[in-house]
Amino acid sequence: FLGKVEKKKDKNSNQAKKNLSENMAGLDLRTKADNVNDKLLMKMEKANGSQVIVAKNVGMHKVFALDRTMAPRDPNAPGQYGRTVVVPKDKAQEAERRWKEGNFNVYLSDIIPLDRAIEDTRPKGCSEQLVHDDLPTTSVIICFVDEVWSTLVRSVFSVLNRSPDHLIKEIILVDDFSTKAYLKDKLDKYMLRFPKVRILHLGERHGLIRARIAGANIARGDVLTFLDSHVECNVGWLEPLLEQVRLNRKKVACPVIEVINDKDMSYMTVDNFQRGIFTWPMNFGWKPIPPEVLQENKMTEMDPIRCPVMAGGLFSIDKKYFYELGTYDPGLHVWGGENMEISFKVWMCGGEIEIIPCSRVGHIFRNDNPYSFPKNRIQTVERNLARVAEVWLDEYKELFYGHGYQLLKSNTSIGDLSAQKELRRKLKCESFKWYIDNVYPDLDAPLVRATGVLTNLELGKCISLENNILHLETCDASKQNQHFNYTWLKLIKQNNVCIAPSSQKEKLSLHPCDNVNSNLKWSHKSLTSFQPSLKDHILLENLQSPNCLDVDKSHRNLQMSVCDASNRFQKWQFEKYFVE
Ligand code: LR7
Ligand code: MN
Repeated sequence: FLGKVEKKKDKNSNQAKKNLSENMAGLDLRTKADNVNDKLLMKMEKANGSQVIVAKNVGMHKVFALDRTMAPRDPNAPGQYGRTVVVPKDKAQEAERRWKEGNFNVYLSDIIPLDRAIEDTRPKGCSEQLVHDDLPTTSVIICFVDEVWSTLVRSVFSVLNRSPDHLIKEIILVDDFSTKAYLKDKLDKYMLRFPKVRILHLGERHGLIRARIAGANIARGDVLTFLDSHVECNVGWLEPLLEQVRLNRKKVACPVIEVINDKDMSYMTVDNFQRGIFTWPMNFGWKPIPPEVLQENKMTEMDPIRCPVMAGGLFSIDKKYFYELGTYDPGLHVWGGENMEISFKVWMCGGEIEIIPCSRVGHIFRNDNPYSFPKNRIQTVERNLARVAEVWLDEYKELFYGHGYQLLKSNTSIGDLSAQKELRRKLKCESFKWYIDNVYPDLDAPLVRATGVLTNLELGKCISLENNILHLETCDASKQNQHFNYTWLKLIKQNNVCIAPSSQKEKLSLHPCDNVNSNLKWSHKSLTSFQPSLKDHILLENLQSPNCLDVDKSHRNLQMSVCDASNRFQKWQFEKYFVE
């Protein structure tokens, strides 16, 4: 039936017809739902054909579970139905040799069908779910650099074969200046058969992030759907995503990302009820929704899952909305961090991010990128994340810097941020505090590492700051001038004044706080234990032989002296620690 409909639609394009008959040759429809949808689709086409588009009371239909093939499927083909494939003994060496072409089992990818079937892993009920008849169209954007031929083509086929034709405006392949010859003329020629596929060869390496922007800039669909270049879209993957965008144009919809095993190429499903989250210093991760939350909200496996951040690679977003948000920060280089940026931007500026469990796409997860980074990979990602922190994290950026990154110490420039900050002002976005409170309340985000009175363990006295002078006095937690914060950037701080060494040896002084000045940074740690926990000694970092915070003979003033693990006068404790 789809054949008829599609032909009517594309009657002006011979190429499209040819493409269609190829696509349709082994039409392999898998669910009963499609017969029911038949009538509905015809009705819709008729309406379009005679230009009668009724805005109100738009009908709905069950999600199409299309699974077209080029030729009838060979049930015994390697990898068919997403099965595990084993490398034959005599091919082991070849397989090993070819691994580095993509950092996964390239040999196996090349022998499994380009349009293999995979198991329909959708939760029960998804095939019965209704979506609107007037879903927006989408441009599917796939960026790649030196992708393996078979995985790239399989990604494209999975889109063509498992999506309703009328919803795919085009598939834009953005070649990010690949070095492999087969990704030039050969790819262009091969894809001529598929009129929906457009290829953009970039004249220089843009990096994933700017390559996506380049793809978006030529996109003609209502919605942008980004995919990695080594994926397999499962049956019914597209409509549930577009449905969500249709319901709320500021909703960013992500499929469940399933696993194509890098070693045996099997298609594996993943646990349900996972949220996309991050931990410091902005590492993406998955976190299961606790059972009590599921119960409280009576969540079913089909319900959309709100995500504080998205994984990055696979999502649908309204095109106009993407541009309202200023796309990605174009100052992000190569790879990494853009998922944080878009996630914060979406949530803080009025949108939402959800995983849609009825939409499922497999992805080859691999341990290393198979392409070069123009500069050091870690530094690139760190610089990107620092841009994100500076623009979006407000005072919480200290948590980012305080969790291991060395950026403030190095001389890497993170570039101009004025346009990004201006964008945030213009969009009147919420604060990061709002984001934590409303979107990610379970984020562990104490603004300082320790706080309260700072007690000397030997004397039981506390440091107080009075008339710009530091001294020791009887502890009194109710006195604000005895309160100090120990920050993520290692300052010991009261309001905007920081404890500092003085030019006179052994004495201490005060200095306006400054996150970059390494003279103000103190390590708080035990000199006897090797465990990195906040404890006991307080060492000035920026010295060749570190000096420790100590008390003078009068027991009334502070002084610095050579660190001595057994000296109890050098041991200090804050009133409250937020981290170990
Ligand atoms: O310079 C580059 N130019 C590119 O076009 C570097 C990469 N790319 C392409 C590359 O060919 C691939 O198609 O960009 C895509 C992503 O790169 P991968 O697949 O090497 O990395 P990845 O799968 O680890 O990428 C994840 O993190 C990235 C951070 O920038 C992006 O957000 C990816 O889209 C993201 N992938 C996913 O979210 C899929 C699930 C992974 C998880 C969790
Ligand atoms: Mn990937």
